[in-house]
Formats: sequence, C-alpha cells, structure tokens
Amino acid sequence: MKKWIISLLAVPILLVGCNTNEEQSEVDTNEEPVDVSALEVKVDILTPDEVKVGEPVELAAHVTQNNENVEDADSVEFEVWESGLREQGAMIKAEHAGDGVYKAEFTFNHDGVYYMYAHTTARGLHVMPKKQIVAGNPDMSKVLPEQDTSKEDTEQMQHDHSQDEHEDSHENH
Ligand SMILES: [Cu+2]
Repeated sequence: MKKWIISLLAVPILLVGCNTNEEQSEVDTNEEPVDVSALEVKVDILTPDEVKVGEPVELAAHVTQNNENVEDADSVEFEVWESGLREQGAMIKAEHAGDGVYKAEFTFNHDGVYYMYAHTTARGLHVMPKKQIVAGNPDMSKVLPEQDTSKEDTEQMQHDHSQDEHEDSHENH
C-alpha cells in the first residue's frame, strides 16, 4: 500500500521535472539565437575618392566582423586598374597595420578614373568591395567606360565562380 502511494506521488514529480527541463532548453535557445549578421565580414575601403598623381597613395581597408576588428585576415589584396583596362591592372598585397586596417601603397602615374577591389579573405569568407578612385584631373571625355555589362557579367562569373576557384586564382598572382 505504501509503495503504491509513493509511485503515484513520483509520477507528477517526474512530469514536473521533465517540463522544467524543456522550459530551460527553450529559454537557452531563445537567449542564444544564431545571429548570422554577426558572422558577416565587412570590408570598408578607406582610400579617398580622389587622390593625387605621381606620389604614393595609401590604399587601405578596414576589416571587421560583428563590429570588432579582424586582425587575422588570411589575405587582403588590392586590385587597381584604370577604367576599362582591367587586364592591365595591378594586384598589391596589403599588410595589417593594426586595428583591423590593412594597407599598401600605390602610385597612380597619370590622371584617370580608376577602380579598386579589396579582395579580402578572412574567417572563412571572401569579401571584395569595389571603389572608384579619381586620380588628378582626368579628361572625362577620354575615360574609357568600365566594361560593358555583358563582359562584366562574364568576368564576374569567372571571378566569383566559387570560393575555391577564387582562392586558386589569387594564389596564381
Ligand atoms: Cu576577390
């Protein structure tokens, strides 16, 4: 008789215990949502929109993740080319200068409209913002257009086909 009473009492206690565990695990999940945006690597090109001709210009990019400086980027490379002449462009490796800022020097040897990519590999991601830079006072009527759309699409496909291929193409430089 006593055993029977104890087992009856034990059932609701077990149920309560089970419910409590479930509630706790739900709370834990809510407290630690997977924040995908926190994993995003952001790259801000710090080089100004307009630069001087014939003297070293600092190319710089600030790399952050979840608003914190990324000081261990695997590689940051600046690709610089004159508008419409990407095949003749240059690829310059940047060095970490502290606080998540990666720098390199480049001399624009004549007036023109240029573009730069900051090819950045960090935390398992590849990010490559693009920026237009005007060096000196180019005659805008003589500036070549920056690729027609169809060509750009092809290049983008080749360039971004996959991260692995992209890595390979970088290593070839
Ligand atoms: Cu890239």
